[in-house]
Parts: sequence; structure tokens; C-alpha cells
Amino acid sequence: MLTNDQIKAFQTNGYLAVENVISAEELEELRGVTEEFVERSRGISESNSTFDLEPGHTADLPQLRRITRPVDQHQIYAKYVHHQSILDIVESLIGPNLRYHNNKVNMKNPGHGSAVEWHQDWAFYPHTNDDLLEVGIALDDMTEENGALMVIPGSHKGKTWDHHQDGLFVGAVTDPKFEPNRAVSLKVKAGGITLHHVRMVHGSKPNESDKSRRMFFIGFYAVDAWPLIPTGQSLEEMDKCIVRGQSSLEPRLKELPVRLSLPRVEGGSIYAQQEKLRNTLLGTRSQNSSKDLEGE
Ligand SMILES: O=C(O)CCC(=O)C(=O)O
Repeated sequence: MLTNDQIKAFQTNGYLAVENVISAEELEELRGVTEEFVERSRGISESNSTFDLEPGHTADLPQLRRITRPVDQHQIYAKYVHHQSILDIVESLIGPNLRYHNNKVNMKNPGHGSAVEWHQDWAFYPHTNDDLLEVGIALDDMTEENGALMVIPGSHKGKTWDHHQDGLFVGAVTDPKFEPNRAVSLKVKAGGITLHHVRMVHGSKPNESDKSRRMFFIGFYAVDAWPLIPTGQSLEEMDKCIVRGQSSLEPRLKELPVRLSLPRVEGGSIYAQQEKLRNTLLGTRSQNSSKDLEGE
């Protein structure tokens, strides 16, 4: 459960870090299953719908940067969409009726690890209201050196920045007026979580340390927040993702700054989309192309 001060801080700043949310046993189990996926990635040489590979990935030196939709891939990950302590925290921020959707494990290996350029999740998937947030479960201690998630406090109350370049959605802020000068790193210990609001401007640097940085992200949405860009999910599929509370056929409408993430590179992950960026602020873009990956 969160204190009133923590709730107020989230509302004002748009983010929160909460220590000691999952137990040492849970952390061990999550690390174990994540290592299994890294082992499996030795058998593939190109990114696919589950494994998103860093440039330079080989069987001998696997460089897996993302497990896409891990909740659908393994029951250990699936447990976390029902994790009661996490849901209690999320409920106190966006209400009692909750659905999960996006989920991924983002990994930055020591000395490797792609930067994720500044962006707003809202630019990828605007909804009828903005009671959406992303939980990041830290599998390692998050530090500035290993590429902790960075946020711009209060930016969730501001504009929706342009994420287009040459008329194409490229998954990162492209407006030359954007200056990330108030950025803070969310330093949380392994077993803690970060939460960031869907409109928060966020990103992360490459991992320049000798320690890994693995984060398991799950997006939770108020059930009455309805996607403005069709997801292809049926009502039945959407309702299967409700983890607390009731289904609703009455989208709640809020007047908000929306820009549609269209047209976009078909089936590209955020890494593939951001590879198109000419001006990077957080890291050098690799020339790797991650094809056939989904969403954000
Ligand atoms: O892994 C990170 O540091 C950033 C994650 C993120 O914002 C994303 O994958 O959309």
C-alpha cells in the first residue's frame, strides 16, 4: 500500500519508486526464468516475436535486449499481473478496475545495452483517458551507470511531443525544442518497482557499467480507458486481461493532447522504430534491424 504522500508525489511528478515490493524468493525465481530465456536465445540468430536481439548477439555471447510479452510466454511472469502488492499500489493510483496489456523484460547487458530514446508511451497508444501507467519490476539494482530508467518530473501534465520524422512515427521525441534538462534517474534496488504515468517523458542511457540492468515492465490501465488506435483485440480478449474489478462498455472521456502514432513502421518494436532517428539524445543508435516485433 502507498502512503498519501506517495500518492500525491505520483500525481504531482508522474512517477514513483517503491522499494521491497517483491520478496527475495520471487526475485530469485524471476531472475532464474529470465536466465532461461537468455539461454534459449543462444539458439537464434535473428530477432523474432519473442526474442529481440542486440546487434552483435551470438550463440557464445548472447545479447538479448527484450523478451516480448513474457506474460504469455511463461507462468512465472504471468503471476505478476495478479501480484496483490503490485495491484494494491496500482489501484491506489489509477482506481479499482484494472486491465494489463503491454509487458516486456528489457535487458541491458554489462557494457552493452541499447539506449531507449526519450518518448511518451501515450504517443504510442493514446486512450480515452490517461489512467494508465507502467510498472517496472527491478531484477537488478538500477543505477545511473547501468542505464536506470530516467524521467522528466511533471512532464505527464504537459504536451504530447511530436514523435514523427519525415511523416513517419519513429517512437521518440523529435521536436528540436525538447530539452531533457530536468531528468532524474529512478534508482531502485532489485525487488523494488518503478511506476511511471503513460504521458511521462522517459528514456534510458546505454549500460556503461559491468553490472546487468534487467527490468520487467507491465502496463496497467483503467478498464474504462479505451484505446484510440485499434489494438486488434476482441472485447473477450480485452476482458481476459482484467486483473481487478469490473468490465465496462462505457469509456470515460477526458480532454487530453493526443497525437496518433500513425503511420508507423509495421510490426516494429521501439528499438526498430528508434533506429530511424537522425538525432539521438541518449545513445548511439545501432544499425541492427528488429523485424516482425510488436507494438511499443
Ligand atoms: O528499458 C528502459 O529503460 C525503457 C523502457 C521503455 O520505456 C520502453 O520499452 O518503452
